[in-house]
Amino acid sequence: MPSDVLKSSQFIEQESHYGAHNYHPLDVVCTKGEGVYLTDVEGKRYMDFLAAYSAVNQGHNHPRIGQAMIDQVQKLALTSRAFRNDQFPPLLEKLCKLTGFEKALLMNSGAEAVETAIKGIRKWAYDVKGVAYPKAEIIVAEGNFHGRTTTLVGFSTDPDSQSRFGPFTPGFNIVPYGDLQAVAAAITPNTAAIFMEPIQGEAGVVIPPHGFLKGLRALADKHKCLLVLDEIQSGLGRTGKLFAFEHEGIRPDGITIGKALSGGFYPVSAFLASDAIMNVFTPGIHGSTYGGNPMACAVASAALDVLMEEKLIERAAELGNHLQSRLETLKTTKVAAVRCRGLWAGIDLKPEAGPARPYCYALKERGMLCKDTHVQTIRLAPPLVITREQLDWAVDQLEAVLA
Ligand code: IF1
Repeated sequence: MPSDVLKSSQFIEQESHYGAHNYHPLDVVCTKGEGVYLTDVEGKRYMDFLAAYSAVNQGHNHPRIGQAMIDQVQKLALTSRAFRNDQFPPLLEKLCKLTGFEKALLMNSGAEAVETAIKGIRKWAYDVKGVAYPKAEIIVAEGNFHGRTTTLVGFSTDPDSQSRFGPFTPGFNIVPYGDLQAVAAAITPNTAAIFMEPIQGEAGVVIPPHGFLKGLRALADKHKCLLVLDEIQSGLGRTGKLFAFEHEGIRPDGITIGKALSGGFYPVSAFLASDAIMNVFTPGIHGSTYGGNPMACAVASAALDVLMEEKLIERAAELGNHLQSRLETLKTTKVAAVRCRGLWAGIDLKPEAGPARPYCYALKERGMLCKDTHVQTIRLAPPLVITREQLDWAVDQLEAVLA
């Protein structure tokens, strides 16, 4: 076998031998990333239409964010929160002023930010709302994805995420996503919060009926519980707004963010909320070794600057409209439904078209990488730095494989 082809298969064999098989990735072995492109070890270039599940909204290896990391690595990487550092306070202020929330709690992975939100919600229910301990309930949605810890998969409705990881954490009531009547019926005096994605990512870019978020806001106000939204994938420009909740003109009481908060360079996440919620976190009751470390803060600060100064949100809105119009006029009989909000789309294939994965393989052969989800859906989420010409090229490839 020619030596260059051995490189990919060697890496794949090595990964299979020594790595847990908790993923089934496409057989592309990447070695370089730049903007919308990934290059494999054979030198073939691909346009990335997954963007690391929206963690590289700013494009792969954005030089400005990389330089911030290089600068910080020469100075100070980690103190733990036992001491203070000069990167954390400015990042906190930048985050709060940008998002309009009064306080931020920095963590590392998205799942950790969600766990933090759950702990804050519960403690607020006991300390502020007056729910009897330990009776706090949180209303969540069918089709949710909030991370992989045992508490979070405990209220998943996806057997792949949940099965045989029990026993699970109690206190979560699952309702159909988008169904306001079901949410209202699930509210009890012990309800602490409604916690949902404003658009469900893993479920296949599922956009709730217009007015759903507004309805959740009204229900939370009426029943004096919190509305907390998981913007880890939908946030930071992906849908053509800073946050997806802005499409309905509401304000949640708190949000979780992650992924593009670091532009793909470093795990950085946060729970953002009002003082009334955040003040339940008193010294010593919650934390993380790396949470809010100087490296994370320097990278996140640069990632936010790039997002705002390169007007990536406006670009996602403008090119998202173009993406939607192209997807809705695809020349194919294989598509059952298209959902698009900003530069984020889910394409459901008809059963007779077969599963989505083979089309992702075919797209890979054409130099475009994207990911199927829930068997029948192709998910599109390019870096927000994509140009109109690149977007058109990608949709042309999609149209070709769906012909
Ligand atoms: C995997 C999915 C996407 C998220 C939302 C919290 C988290 C995620 C809305 C947790 C993470 C990632 C996790 C990754 C693949 C990807 C994913 F397919 F798993 F569901 F994007 F849709 N809230 N999503 O989307 O953040 O702890 O990963 O930093 O686990 O396979 P994390």
